Amino acid sequence: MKVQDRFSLENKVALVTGAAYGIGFAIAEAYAEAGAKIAFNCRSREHMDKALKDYADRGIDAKGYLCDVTDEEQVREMVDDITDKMGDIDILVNNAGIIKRIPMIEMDVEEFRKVVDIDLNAAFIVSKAVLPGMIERRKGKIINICSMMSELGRETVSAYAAAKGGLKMLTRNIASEYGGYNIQCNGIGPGYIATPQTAPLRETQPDGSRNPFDRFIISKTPAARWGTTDDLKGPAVFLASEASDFVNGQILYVDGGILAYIGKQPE
Ligand code: NAP
Ligand code: GCO
Repeated sequence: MKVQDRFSLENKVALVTGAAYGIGFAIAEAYAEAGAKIAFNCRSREHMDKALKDYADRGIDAKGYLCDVTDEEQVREMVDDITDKMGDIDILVNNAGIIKRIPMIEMDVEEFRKVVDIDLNAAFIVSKAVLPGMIERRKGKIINICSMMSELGRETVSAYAAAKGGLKMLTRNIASEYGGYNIQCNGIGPGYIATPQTAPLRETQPDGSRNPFDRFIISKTPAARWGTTDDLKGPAVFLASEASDFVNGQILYVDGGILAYIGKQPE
C-alpha cells in the first residue's frame, strides 16, 4: 500500500458529535473529502437545518441527528439508526462541547456540572454506545477533542479544564482497555481556534482596539496567530486513518507551539 493510501477513509462511517459548525464541521468536511460517510448531531433544529445546507453546498450527503450527547437513550437511538442506515461506525469523534467562563467561586454547581456533563461524561456515553460494535469487528478509531486546558489552567475556566483534563485520561483509558481489539483512541488538543466558542475572546474593543485576550494569545503562540479549523483537518484525518494504527492513547496538540513556549517578552 502506498503511504498516501494509508490516509484514505474510503467507505468508512464517521460519527462526529456537535458537528453543526466550528471544529466538528471542519473535521467532518475533511473526513468526507477523504472518502468517509458522515453522520453528525447537535441539539438545535436551527443549527441542524443550516448545517445540512452547508454540508450539501459542499457536496457532502451528511446525515444529521437532533441528539443531546448527555442523554444516553438519545445516543443509543442515534447510534442504532446510523448502524442500520449507514453501516457500522468506524470512526467516532467526541467533539461536542461547551465552555462557561465564570470565576470558580461565583460558579453555581449546576453550571459546573453542565460543562463536565457535556465535555466529559458525554464522551463516556457516546464511546460506550459505539465500542461494542468496534470490539466485535476488532477495529475502530475514537478521537476525543481535548484542549490546551487538558494541560493548563486559567482564570474562569475551572469546569472546562477539569472536564478536558478528565477527557485526556478517559482517552488514555479507552486506549488501554480496548487497544487489544485493534481500537485506537487518541485525542486532539487544539490551541486557540477561531470559532463561535472563542468569538468573545476575539471581539474588538468599543474603541476599536484588539481584545486584550486576542493580543495575549498572539504573544503566547510561536505561530503568532489564532488557529483555524482548517489547521485541524490533517491531524484529524491522520488519527482516523490506517496511518495511525500504532498510535494509541496520545493527545496530539495542534496549538501552533503554545505548550512549548514561555511567551513573547512584553515590549
Ligand atoms: P462551538 O463552535 O461552540 O460548537 C460546538 C458544537 O457542539 C455545536 O455544533 C453545538 O451545537 C454542539 N453541542 C454543544 N453541546 C451539545 C450537546 N449537549 N449535544 C450535542 N451537541 C452539542 O465549539 P468549537 O469551538 O467548534 O469546539 C468544538 C470542540 O473543540 C469542543 O469540545 C471544544 O471544547 C473544543 N475545543 C475548542 C477550541 C477552540 O479554540 N475553539 C480549542 C480547543 C478545544 P448545538 O448547540 O446545536 O447542540
Ligand atoms: C478559553 C478558550 C479555550 C479554548 C481551547 C483552548 O476560554 O480559554 O475557550 O478554552 O476554547 O480550549 O485549547
